[in-house]
Amino acid sequence: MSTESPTPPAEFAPLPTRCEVLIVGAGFGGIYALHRLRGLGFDAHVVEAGGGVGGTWYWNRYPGARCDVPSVQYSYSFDEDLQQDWVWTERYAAQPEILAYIEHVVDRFDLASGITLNTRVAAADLDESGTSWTVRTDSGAVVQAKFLIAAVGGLSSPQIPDLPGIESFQGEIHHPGAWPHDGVDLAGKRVGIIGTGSSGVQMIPLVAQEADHLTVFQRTPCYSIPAGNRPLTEEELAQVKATYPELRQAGLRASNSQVYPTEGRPMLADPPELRQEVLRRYWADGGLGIARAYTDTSTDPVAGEYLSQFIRDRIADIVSDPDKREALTPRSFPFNGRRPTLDTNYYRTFNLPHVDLVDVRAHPITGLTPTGLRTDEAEYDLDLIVFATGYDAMTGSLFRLNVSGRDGRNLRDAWADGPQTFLGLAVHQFPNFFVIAGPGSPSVLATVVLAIEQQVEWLGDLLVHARTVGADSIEATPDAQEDWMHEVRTAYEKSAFNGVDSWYVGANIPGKPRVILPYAGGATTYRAVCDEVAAQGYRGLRLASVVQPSTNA
Ligand code: NA7
Repeated sequence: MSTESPTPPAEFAPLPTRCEVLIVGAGFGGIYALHRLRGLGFDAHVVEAGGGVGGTWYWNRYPGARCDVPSVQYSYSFDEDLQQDWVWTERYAAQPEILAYIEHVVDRFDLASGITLNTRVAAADLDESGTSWTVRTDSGAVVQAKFLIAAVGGLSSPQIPDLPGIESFQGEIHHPGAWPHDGVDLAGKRVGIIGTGSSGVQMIPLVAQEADHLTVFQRTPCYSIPAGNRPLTEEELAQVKATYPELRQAGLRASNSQVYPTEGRPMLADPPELRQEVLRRYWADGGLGIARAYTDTSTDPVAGEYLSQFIRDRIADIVSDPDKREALTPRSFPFNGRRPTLDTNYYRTFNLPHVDLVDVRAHPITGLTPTGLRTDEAEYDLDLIVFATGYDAMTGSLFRLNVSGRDGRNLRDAWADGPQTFLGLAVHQFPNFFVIAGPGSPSVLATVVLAIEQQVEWLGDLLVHARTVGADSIEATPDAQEDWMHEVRTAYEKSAFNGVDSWYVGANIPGKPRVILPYAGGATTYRAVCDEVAAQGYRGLRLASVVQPSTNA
């Protein structure tokens, strides 16, 4: 089964040999960067490895794939007509609908003529002058670009653990982030799913409906909240559309850009019976709003623990088998310490007689065999294994670009001890190279579409500024980068993620440096810092005119 579309539709463009701005990736970030930069008069072009646009939403076609932010918020805000015209059919859109939306945006803004598909960047090298990039693709094509923007997505480098015997397994192996376009036939099969992050939690109930037998291999139990997904009514949509600008403004004021109803008071101000009543109401409504029902659940550890225990109690209500129940109950970290998951019938699925749960923290996976999987305790016969084991988050997809900056230094070496950026956008010694939704920015901790819009717009303004002042080189200064990394560390230390193992700190990849990847200080604070930097003439960035105008034609 193939994960690639064979040939791109005719309206997509061939790769140019030269452009002003080369953008890598045709997901939410790359598409908006193309649209915005074109509008500002730049000759911009997108190169995309996939056979279609959509990025994450092009690749993640597994059963149950959907966003965990309400659809009406998980969408571009830059064009009022677009948000008025598009009709979301569900509270949380499923992958096909999000992909259709992205394709619609590409059509609507006539972007296909600036996108080349089926082309992976193999290497990007800074020219000697430090003012342009030579980008090589996997097919040997070369593009010269003044500016290079990586919009490659924080979760686009699928991670499959290097287990002994993996090549000997005779059945099928899949990863949610490279799901075959023509689907996977699960009927009559003994399926194993390794991993209980968002991908595993979303697919487990649906795989259980089709497979003959399902074994879930869980290393860390998650706190999963019922999504409460349902069709959106015409009245609800009309209500959102009547107040879309206000909704977006409210998003700008929220630290993770998401707008939810709230009681507007601290949990600890309420007596326990009222807390229970409130939390049960939010639990029944579904979604991540439960984390915002009270104002102190992410700032006061006592309130955070109360919510954590509330969720543990709900797991106990649902899961009937005592061993499964205990294994599914997270106790080693608080609700806010890792990314929570949204589900539809996740815990209930473990009550089905053909669904087993194996605790691979207690009994680690020791390898694969020709017929299945082995832990240090038992062997499991399987026809198909899904490695829902996550991604080399936030840096893996950047390293795959093989970017070399000043003195030929590769980004992988420059970031050997963890990513170093200024505002998550620029990197010292990598002039004219920018990253969208990368490490050091809020991205994955906010509504990523809105985080992307803010960065793209800021970057567009920066490039206009450089053009106005005649600068052909933009580079983060070492001091500004160091100061920003200090901010990133400080924000992490104050956050609920501090000290908890997760992909936010690289803990899911053996050997990856343990440093916080996203900026945890909130999207509002981040935006204010970016605005202040711009207002101060792009403090922290060195803008220079290196090549004489006559030789830079
Ligand atoms: P995640 O959230 O990184 O989840 C990966 C899961 O796989 C998680 O439960 C891991 O356990 C587990 N895992 C990873 N490696 C192993 C090995 N070697 N053995 C056993 N279990 C393993 O990835 P997802 O794709 O689910 O979600 C990514 C993001 O997409 C998500 O946060 C949303 O933003 C959407 P661990 O917790 O590391 O013990």
